[in-house]
Amino acid sequence: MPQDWLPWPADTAREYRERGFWDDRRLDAPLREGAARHGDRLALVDGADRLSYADLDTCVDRVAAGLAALPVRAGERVLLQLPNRAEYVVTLFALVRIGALPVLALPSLGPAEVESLVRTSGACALVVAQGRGRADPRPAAARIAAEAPSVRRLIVVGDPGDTGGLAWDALLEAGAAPPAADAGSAEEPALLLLSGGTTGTPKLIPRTHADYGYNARASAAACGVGADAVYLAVLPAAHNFTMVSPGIVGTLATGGTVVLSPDPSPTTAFGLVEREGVTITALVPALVPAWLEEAGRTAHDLGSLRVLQVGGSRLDDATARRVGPALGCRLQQVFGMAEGLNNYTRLDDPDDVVCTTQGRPLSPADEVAVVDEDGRPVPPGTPGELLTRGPYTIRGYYRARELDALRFTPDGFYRTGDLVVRTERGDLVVVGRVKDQVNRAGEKIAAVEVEEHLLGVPGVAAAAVVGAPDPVLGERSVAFVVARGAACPGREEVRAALLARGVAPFKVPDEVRAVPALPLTGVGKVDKRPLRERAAEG
Ligand code: AMP
Ligand code: DBH
Repeated sequence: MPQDWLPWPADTAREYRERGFWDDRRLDAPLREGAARHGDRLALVDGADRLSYADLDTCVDRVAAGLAALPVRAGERVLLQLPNRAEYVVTLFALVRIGALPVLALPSLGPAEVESLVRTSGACALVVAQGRGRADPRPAAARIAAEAPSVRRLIVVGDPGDTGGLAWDALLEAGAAPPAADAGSAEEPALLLLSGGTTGTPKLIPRTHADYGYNARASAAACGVGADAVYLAVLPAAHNFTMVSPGIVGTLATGGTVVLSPDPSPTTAFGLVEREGVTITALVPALVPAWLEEAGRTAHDLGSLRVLQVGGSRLDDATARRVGPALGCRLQQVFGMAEGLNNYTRLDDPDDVVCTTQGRPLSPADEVAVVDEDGRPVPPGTPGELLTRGPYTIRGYYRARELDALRFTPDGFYRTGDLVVRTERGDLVVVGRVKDQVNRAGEKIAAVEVEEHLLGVPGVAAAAVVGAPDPVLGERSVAFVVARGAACPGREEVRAALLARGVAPFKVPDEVRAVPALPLTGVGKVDKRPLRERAAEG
């Protein structure tokens, strides 16, 4: 049986331990330590619910006991698709505590992606929350739980309704003795993250206790997050940015407070900033203009805010310059990836660096190379693909050895697919992409995945998906479609067909254009360059 994941080479792992990047602590250890050291301090706020470190650790123990009794066993995978609620944080750490691996699915994913993640991970349970109308994941989750052979349990936060699932509250109330903390190695995977990907089915990223814990602590240090920090989670909690840069995991690791925002609107967020004294929060660029506008008219006091992090897609320099004056806080650009590497502009960098670059690597042990098409390093100032390896960048995807050969160099560098320019100072500017992906308001769309679904739409003979610049989204997705037969399906028909196939709404092309044929390269592959140009012309 091939290995599920690829560890770092033994001598590299030893070096990371010796240099103090990695230690033996598991990812839930800071909750236990926090409960012992500063149990009364506020750890987590979700609406009217306020959990101290002692409360949070107790809840995690109880849910861990409830999960273990089902049973969910060490090493098993459990898919979480939850909104920004306390139950997400508790379930995440409860699974880690019993040595099971949470699979972090974003709430925006559709049933098709969730099903694919369940199959790739072989998840034994699904955890979803009761929702309303179309946004209610329960019916699809019940179907997937019934059909996927690996799934034994469906757990529902809220009312399980007629899903046959178990109420999450029952786990909390089970009252069983807390299981012994899992004593497994910190150099084993703690969780599985979702990759934005470039393939037909979503890929999973195994992150170990040691590497993720280091990512979180080092990020907290680079972002000025310590015991007095109040971090507001505005983006989906399951996003790697919100998890570890420094996010929920980094804030709880340093004794700060995490506040969960139920939605990303500035009106909701500003109320929470004032009420909770929020010091730091994180956005994707697409949200920034609305935040800056609302800041000009809000009656809320934003005086506690020290840092606004922006990342996930490219922030334009002009908007970057407006952040500080409008919000009265420091901007920090974040260029990160769930596969590992985090780049940050530092809080004491000159304004010019903060407003025009996406920062530099977090760790002194991060190795980065900027290379041309033949893999040769290019000098500063010249664009090239960013390659990286280091103490918190994976060496391979989960159960995907063939893909690894494409996405990693033989000496273990991850090919980010991002085109960057490195400045003389060592800061990175993201200038483009060589991967076949659309970055729509920070949400990554693998072109191939959508193209495969489009081929399943009646009347479509061939399809190619590209990104086009968009003033609001950063990029919008454009599908060029060749009709089978007389009539080509329009955007509405495509939308309805893709949603019926269970595709996430954000992956539905923003535009559908009929073409007689797709342009081909010399070797007969679809040539996306002319399509990108046409898409950009509007
Ligand atoms: P993923 O691998 O799905 O976690 O997505 C990470 C990718 O998001 C990166 O490889 C970049 O393509 C993109 N990204 C993240 N942050 C930024 C940023 N600040 N500027 C430009 N692109 C970004
Ligand atoms: O886009 C990302 O995946 C991302 C952005 C900022 C990320 O994973 C991160 C910071 O850690």
